Amino acid sequence: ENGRQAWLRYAPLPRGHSTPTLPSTILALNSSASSPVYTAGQELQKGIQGIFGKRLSVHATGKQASSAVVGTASQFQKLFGSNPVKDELIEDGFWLNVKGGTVQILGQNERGALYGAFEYLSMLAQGNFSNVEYATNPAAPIRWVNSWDNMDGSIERGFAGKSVFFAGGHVASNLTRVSEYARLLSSIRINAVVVNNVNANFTTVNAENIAGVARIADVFRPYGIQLGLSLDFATPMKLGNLSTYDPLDSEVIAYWNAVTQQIYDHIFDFAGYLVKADSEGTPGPLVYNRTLADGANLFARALQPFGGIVMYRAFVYNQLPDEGDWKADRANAAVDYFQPLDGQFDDNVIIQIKYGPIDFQVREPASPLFANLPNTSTAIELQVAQEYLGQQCHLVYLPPLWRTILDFDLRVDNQSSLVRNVVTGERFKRPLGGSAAVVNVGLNDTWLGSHLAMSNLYAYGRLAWDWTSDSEEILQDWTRLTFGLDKTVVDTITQMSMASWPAYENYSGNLGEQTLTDILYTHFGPNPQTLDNTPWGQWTRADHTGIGMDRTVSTGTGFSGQYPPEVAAMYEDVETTPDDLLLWFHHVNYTQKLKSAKTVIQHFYDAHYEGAETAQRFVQMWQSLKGKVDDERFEDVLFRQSFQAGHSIVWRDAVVNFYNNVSGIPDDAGRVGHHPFRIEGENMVLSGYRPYAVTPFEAASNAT
Ligand code: BDP
Repeated sequence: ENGRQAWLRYAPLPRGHSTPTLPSTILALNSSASSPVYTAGQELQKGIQGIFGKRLSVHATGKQASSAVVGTASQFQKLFGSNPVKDELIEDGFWLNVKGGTVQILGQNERGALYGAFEYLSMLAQGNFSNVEYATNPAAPIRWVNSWDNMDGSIERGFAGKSVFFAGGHVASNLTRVSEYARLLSSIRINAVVVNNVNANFTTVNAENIAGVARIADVFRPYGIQLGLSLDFATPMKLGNLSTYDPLDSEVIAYWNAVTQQIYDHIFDFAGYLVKADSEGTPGPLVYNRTLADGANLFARALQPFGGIVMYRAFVYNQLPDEGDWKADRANAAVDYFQPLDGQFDDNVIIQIKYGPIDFQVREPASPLFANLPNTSTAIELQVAQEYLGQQCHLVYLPPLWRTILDFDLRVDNQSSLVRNVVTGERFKRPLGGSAAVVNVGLNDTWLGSHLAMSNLYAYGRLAWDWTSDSEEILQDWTRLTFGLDKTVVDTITQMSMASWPAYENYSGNLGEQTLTDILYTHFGPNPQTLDNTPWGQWTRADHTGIGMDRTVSTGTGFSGQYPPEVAAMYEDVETTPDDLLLWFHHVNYTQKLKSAKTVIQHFYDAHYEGAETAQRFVQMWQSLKGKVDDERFEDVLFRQSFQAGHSIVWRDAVVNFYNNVSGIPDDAGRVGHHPFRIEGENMVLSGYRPYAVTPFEAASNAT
């Protein structure tokens, strides 16, 4: 198996499994091929045939007894004169009623009906033949995916080959993979995809490409997925030949209105725009001394008549401090920029906020911006693409990391204010809200470059629907659907995955430091020495006596003061700051004692050895599954786990040696600095190779 079917394989159940009473026919209450209800009927047919070898016919009318009926509640009412749905359904919600072979799958809308069909099939594929009767509704209306795909077919931070959407500056001519991707996404209840990079190319909205992305939207539509686009804020100048892109200029306003009209002419259900402005060199309203709200509202007003929304990113930190300004802190930027604008954003603007204040690091506190916008809709931005987290060459199951943020209580007005209740809109009574995950699938058959990494995509969808779902249960569902029902396989993958984020944190950056990857270019592999020497603001402030960034109000950058008082007080004090974020908030000596009674430096040493050891164990654990997983996927995963095992040692040694050098403090266990089996790259000679000056030089061994 090559992984392309991911968790939708519909593999036959293992021998010995009984066959339940199945429906004898499928009633899909819409026969139009572009409708999600039609798709649901086809999917039920395909799934039941795959799992049980029984081919059911699909009709648009007929009797409901011993049928699987799928449609909206109102379609059902029209045909059968009654509405069996007992609970309230909101947009995209569905009702599932399974009584042996009589099955009702009724959505509030067609998309919900399709989700219900996938839910029923997921039960059958896992050998769960229970009778059930329940309604389920989404936690939030925005459950999006972002793709950082460029029009030339490359993908920024993509680790699985070229784009499924674009090639050579155009929309790809063959969209088969797009349709397969849409199917996967709809099964996890994702309802929109922004298909192009946040660092957007202005050509995205030229006439040819609008017609092109309309073809993508046509492929998405039967799966209930809407299309969104990232924009280049300076498009009016670059493409429209205007002399300005000032968001308050009437010609600029007219320009964007016209572009938006043109998009809706081609894509009537267009979802909206994603905007990265004034960020890492992208143009934006600040160029004209306009506010970020002026920038966001420009698009909001163009989209409003059509029902579209603007996801405006909070990742704005262009104004990095002057050199030597020790009080400067990139972590402060989002609240500094956005909090004063709270209440000035139009209703169809959602501020899309990365989970932590810096950038997808292995451990961050929740972004304080979630606590500072009570009058604005917000969404959390997560990253399924493991940019700083091993780029799919390391197994890192992310939901436990995400939950540290989503379950965090910000205590706004001294009341319960879990991040997840802020972003769903519940806490501040906002009509919109939700999440977006940067996914970056590519043409590789495995979608993400690694079979095991797909659990993160699956889990993202499940969590976006219900943030209280259990990370481990989600993982087990995914494993059964992906690798079958063998208990050893499920248990082993569960153990490996649940241990994986703690292991990666152990051998990369500990105690709330940054991840310690190379920060200048690749974001892959250890490079702790670059961190404090770059202008990117991802500093650890390591010197020979201590480490950590003082972000307190009393003596540091003031970042802790951006949280509501109870949380601010907790982080202000070394004593009450949890160990895992100690160095995020405080600069301490290497000999500072942690709550575990270890010193900071000994914790670094021990954690790195432990983390690398865990990664070694993954290899043996995976090897124990030989014969229980098909050979193709077995070998592929084994290759990756072996790489991770080796690379975790590179990580371990690079980081412990670095801190051993800067601190001069020995390892109590005497491990650091002893590498009896290591052969330095500089001492090796390879015949047939010639020396080459590596660019960037930091990536070369022994760089000074
Ligand atoms: C950083 C990535 C960069 C993205 C940026 C963003 O390294 O490629 O463009 O985030 O999110 O993490 O805009």
